[in-house]
Amino acid sequence: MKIQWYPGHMTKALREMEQNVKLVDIIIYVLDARAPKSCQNPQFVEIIGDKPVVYVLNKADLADEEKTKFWQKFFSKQNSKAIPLVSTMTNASKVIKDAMLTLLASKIKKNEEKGITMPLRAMVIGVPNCGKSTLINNLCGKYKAVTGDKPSVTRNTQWVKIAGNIELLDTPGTLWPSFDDDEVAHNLAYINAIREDILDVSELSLDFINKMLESYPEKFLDRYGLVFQPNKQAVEYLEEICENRKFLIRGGECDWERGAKAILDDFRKGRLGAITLDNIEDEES
Ligand SMILES: Nc1nc2c(ncn2[C@@H]2O[C@H](COP(=O)(O)OP(=O)(O)O)[C@@H](O)[C@H]2O)c(=O)[nH]1
Ligand SMILES: [Mg+2]
Repeated sequence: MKIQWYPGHMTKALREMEQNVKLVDIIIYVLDARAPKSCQNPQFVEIIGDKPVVYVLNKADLADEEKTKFWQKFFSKQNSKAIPLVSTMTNASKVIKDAMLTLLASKIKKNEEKGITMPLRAMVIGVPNCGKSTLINNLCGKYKAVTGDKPSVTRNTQWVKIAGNIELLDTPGTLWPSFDDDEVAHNLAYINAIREDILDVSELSLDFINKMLESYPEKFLDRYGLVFQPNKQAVEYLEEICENRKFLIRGGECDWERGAKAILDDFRKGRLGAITLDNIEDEES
């Protein structure tokens, strides 16, 4: 399945980000820890330029811990620091602020020497639904940014002040005009960064089943009480799940879409267990 989703408001958002980046000292780049590599928007490279970056591996509660450790190392470079985080739970303020202060240490020192007390400004960027607004709310300790469990809840860029003389800019989640890599597009769809009503959910779930059989067969089979058979097709597994769950329509035929949605929802809510979709091996080779 070829996936494409680049609505007009994303182009507008990107232009605003290009403007606003001039005002900030640092970037907070929120990545979904389940697919940190797939969450990297190629259009952000130019926007970020040589600004320091705090990579937040968010939704770490849903991701494979071992793989998160790898991705943390991968994203921590000279001018960047990666932090696994659960924005909905942990008090994020301290770790994120510490990372910002470390990366901006020389700038802060220079300002102090000149007697300047400027607020530190950060722009929060990431694909839709990765948790940008949740992270900002966590950093504020109050509900200031609107959140929601679907892509594109935040439509406008907005500044938010937090303690420690820091100002954050929330931005709408943006994707890019064309996904070169089908696997990246699929991963983004699985983590709900792409609007579901433009997708063929049944087909998506079959691709997802194949991915699970390859990467996390036990977690997948255990969840649905299924047995692995070498030549069994994804559609047969979906059929069994529909039958077991009584997802049937008149005449006893499978309600494929309902089964498909249930599987994707199970993954998204962490009911299949901790799973990371981006493979480490691809990077190590
Ligand atoms: N399990 C889990 N869910 C999260 C986490 N952070 C955010 N979410 C959920 O992800 C959904 C999208 O969050 P939101 O902040 O609106 O994402 P945004 O589109 O990037 O601003 C919401 O339902 C949040 O509750 C996290 O660390 N763990
Ligand atoms: Mg948002």
